[in-house]
Amino acid sequence: MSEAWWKKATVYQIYPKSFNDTTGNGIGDIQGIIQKLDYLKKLGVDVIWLTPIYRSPQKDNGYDISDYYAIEPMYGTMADFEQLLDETHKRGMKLIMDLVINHTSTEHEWFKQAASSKTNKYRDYYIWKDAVDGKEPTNWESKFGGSAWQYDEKTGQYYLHLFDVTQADLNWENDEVREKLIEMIRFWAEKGIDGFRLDVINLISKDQHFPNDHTGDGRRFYTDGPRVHEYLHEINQAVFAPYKMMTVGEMSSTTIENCILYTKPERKELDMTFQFHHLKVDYSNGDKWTKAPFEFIELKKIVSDWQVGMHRGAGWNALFWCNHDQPRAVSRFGDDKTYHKESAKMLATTIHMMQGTPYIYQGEEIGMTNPEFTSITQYRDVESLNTYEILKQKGKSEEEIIAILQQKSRDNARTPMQWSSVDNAGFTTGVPWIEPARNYNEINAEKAMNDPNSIFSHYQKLIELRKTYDIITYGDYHLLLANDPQIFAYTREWKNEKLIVVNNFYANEVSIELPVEEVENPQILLSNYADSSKRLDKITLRPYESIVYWDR
Ligand code: TEU
Repeated sequence: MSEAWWKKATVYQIYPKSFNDTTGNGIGDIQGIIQKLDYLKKLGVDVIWLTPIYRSPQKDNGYDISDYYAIEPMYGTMADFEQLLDETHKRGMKLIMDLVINHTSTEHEWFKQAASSKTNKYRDYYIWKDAVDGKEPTNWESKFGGSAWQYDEKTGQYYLHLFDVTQADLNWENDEVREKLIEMIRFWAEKGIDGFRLDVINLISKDQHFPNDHTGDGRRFYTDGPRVHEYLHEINQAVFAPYKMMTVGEMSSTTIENCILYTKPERKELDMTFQFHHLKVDYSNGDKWTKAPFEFIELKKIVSDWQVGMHRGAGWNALFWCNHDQPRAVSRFGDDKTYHKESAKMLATTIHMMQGTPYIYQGEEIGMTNPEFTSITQYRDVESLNTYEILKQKGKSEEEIIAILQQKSRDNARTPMQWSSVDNAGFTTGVPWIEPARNYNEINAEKAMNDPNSIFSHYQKLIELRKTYDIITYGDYHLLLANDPQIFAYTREWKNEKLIVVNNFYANEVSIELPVEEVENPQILLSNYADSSKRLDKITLRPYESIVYWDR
């Protein structure tokens, strides 16, 4: 078999609700995406990943699906979707969809049937348990706060929901559930889509003893669970392989060992995985809901362990800083004010020169920032709203809670795409479902397109470099200066070539000596300053300076 095409591809993630609205109802739509395909082509991406656009009550913005076979009317029709697919393909790009099969909405017909009586034939599609000592069956916690079990008055049992109470976990132990899901996946494959991003796919197999977790929140009893590899192999053989789908699994709290198993080609499960350990470096004591600076040395260590570990195990990483659940990278790891451009470019270079398939989240390519909302009324996300209540109950002040949400809320990534400096950033002519960040006059796509030194053009170059230099795809990774408190430097080596990537993660100037004596005549492939040092033996790096050297 020839080498997998997606090893040299770059993926662009679209969050349709916030991308581009053509109807004036304040919500992005499929026609809005079609209008912007030329923009994406210009950026140079190969694949578009759409977060869920299936019919959904939108309690969790589409991650609560009530009908897998229908398009959510606020986004358009099936004809609009088919047109989008066609227009994407015409431009030589591919389209992948989100597959949310750990749970369905409680509005899904299956759940409605299941909840109607204990003897209904759909009852076993979900996970129902009796109370234990008059309480929840286990102490497992929902990822959105509170217990993961919801009591159903009518039938006198609890159902499991690892996420929102309206997102009921499917019972994968039931063969018919898997058959039904495979049938649905085949429906979309038949339509001609090119693959899937699989939502929290490592949570589908639960320990059937349903034990209490005396040391934690229950995660260890369903994360990378007992039958998960078997289930993924089954879907792979039934649909992914025959239709040559590209697949990326979203893995919650996973391990390198498991991700190797998920993505090693001969195991025939998935092509690549998202993991989140590097995005927990600003959790104080493991708690997301804290305001804390990020641990830089820890960040380097985690990213590097995954680079080396997945390479050694012949698995494949998805590379990313941002998605619709994460704060904006430039606000989180860079400087979204004084060194906005420099730091956004530096962050991009840092991961785009690594091994894996890079993902760009909408707006990242123009350096969109966190919006710094000041009132809870500006937030929309179910997780943020739940957390607000929980932190209130814990006695935190309004001010403290808003400060935490400003740093951590998923809404940081969900503000409207900033297209131009006209009202509402050119996203809608109506009232947007969530406010745009106030900096859209300075940070927007139109401005970026007219500036040869924009963040956008830096991303274009990174995408191009990956296509031109095989070393970016195949080279061995090696971290340099592991304990340096400010520099993230690494090498890639392949055949007789070498890449040296040097990034200053902070605003102060610093001089460094790199342990790469044998490099004689390096060429600069990319930098975020006009006149970066050509000498490697002693480099003085300016604020957020980032340089890619190549030598052979
Ligand atoms: O997210 C899974 C997940 O565990 C997160 O990244 C989650 O947002 C975080 O743990 C909350 O603190 C996926 C989707 O990306 C997310 O948007 C959905 O809400 C979630 O699954 C449920 O489908």
